[in-house]
Amino acid sequence: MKFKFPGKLLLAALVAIPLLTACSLAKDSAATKSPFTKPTLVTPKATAKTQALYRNLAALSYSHLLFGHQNTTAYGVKWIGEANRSDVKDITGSYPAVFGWDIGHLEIGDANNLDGIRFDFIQQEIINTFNRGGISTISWHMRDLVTGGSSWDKAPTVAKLIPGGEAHAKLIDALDKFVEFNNALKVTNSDGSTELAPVIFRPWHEHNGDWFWWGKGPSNEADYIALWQFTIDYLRNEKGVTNLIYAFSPDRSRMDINNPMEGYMYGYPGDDYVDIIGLDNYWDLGHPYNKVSARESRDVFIKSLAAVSKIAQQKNKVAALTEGGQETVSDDGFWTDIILDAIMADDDARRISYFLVWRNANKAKENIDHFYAPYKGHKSEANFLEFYNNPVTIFEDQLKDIYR
Ligand code: BMA
Repeated sequence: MKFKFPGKLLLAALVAIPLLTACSLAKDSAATKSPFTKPTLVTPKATAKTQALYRNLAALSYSHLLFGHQNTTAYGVKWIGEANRSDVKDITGSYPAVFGWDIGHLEIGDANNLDGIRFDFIQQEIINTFNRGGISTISWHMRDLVTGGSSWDKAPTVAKLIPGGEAHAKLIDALDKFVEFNNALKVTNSDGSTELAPVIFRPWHEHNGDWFWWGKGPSNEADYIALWQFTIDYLRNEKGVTNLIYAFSPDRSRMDINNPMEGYMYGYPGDDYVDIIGLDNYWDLGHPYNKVSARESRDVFIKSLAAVSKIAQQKNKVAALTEGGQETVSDDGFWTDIILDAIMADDDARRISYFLVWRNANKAKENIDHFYAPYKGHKSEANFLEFYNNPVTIFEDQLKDIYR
C-alpha cells in the first residue's frame, strides 16, 4: 500500500513548526527540494510583483498546496451578495489563497458575467484580494463571437477568429475589452505609485474536450494553437500587458492516463506561451460518468497529478490543479483522504502548487445542487477544517509576502 497521509497531529509533530511560519519553511525546504532553476515568465517585462508571485508559487509547491475557490465572495450555497462573506471563510475563518473569477460576457459588453456577477465587483475583489496578499485567477467562458451562441456552442468559429480569418476583428475586440477590464485592476503602492495587480489568466480552457467552441471537434488543433498564440502575442506584445501569468488547462477526462504526456500536449502552444502547466480534473474525483472504482480513481488521480507535475518540471514551469472538485462533496473525508492523500502520495504529485475548486451555486437563485466547497452545516465541514488546519495547505491567512 502506498504512503497514507498521516493525521494532522502526527504531521504537525513531524514538521514541528508553527503554522504562521509555514511559508518560510516552504522556502527553506524548496531550496533543497525544488527542481526549479529560477522559473521565468513568458512575459520578459512582467512586473516585479508578477514575477515574485510566480517564483513563490514554484518555491511553495513542493511543501505546500494553496487552496482556491471560484466566485468565493460573490455568493454561497445559502447566501448571496453579502460583503466579505465566503462559504470557505464561514468554516475556516480565512478566505481561500486563490480567488477564481470568470469574465464570460465581457466580450458582449454586459455589466454582469455569465453567472450574474458584476464586472466592477470582480475588479474590486481582485484589488482587495491583492491588498490582503491573496491571489486571483481569471477564466473566460466566452460566448461564440461569430454565432452569438454560448461557450458551449459547437460552431467552427476558431478558424474565423485567428489571423487571416474573416472575423478576426471580433477576437481583437474581445481582447481589447479584456485589456480595458485589466487596466482597472490598479493598486497603489506604499510610495503612492500605482500598478496592476498580478493575475493568473487562464483562457481557452479544457480545449481537449469537445464541449466548448474552441475545443477539439469544433476547432482543430492547429487553429487552437493559433488562437492561443495570438491571444498571448496580442496582450503581451501589442498591448504591453505585464501583470499576467498564463495558465494552460486541458481536461483530464479526455487524456489517456496511460499516455498522459502525449494526451496533455494536444493543443500545447509552446513553452514561450505558457507559464502554468495546469489541469482541470473532476473526472478522477467521483464524476458521475466515471464508473471506475474509488480505489482505481485514487491511483489514476495521483497519476494525473504526477504527469502534469513532471511536464512542468521538464519545462521549468509551475504545475497546478487549475479547476476541479467533487460536485456536492459527497465523499466523507474528501479533503484529507482524497485530495491531500493524493498530493502527498507521490513525490511528483506533491509539486502541484494550487487546487481551485469550482463555484458554490446559490440554491435559492439557481435551484441546483452545484457546489464544490462545503458550506457551514455541510457534512464535510469538519473534514474541510482538518484540511485547513493541516500544515501542508495554505489559505489566504497563511500567505506571506507572495508578491515579494
Ligand atoms: C460551469 C457551470 C456553469 C457556469 C460556468 C461558468 O462549469 O458552473 O453553471 O455558468 O461554469 O461559471
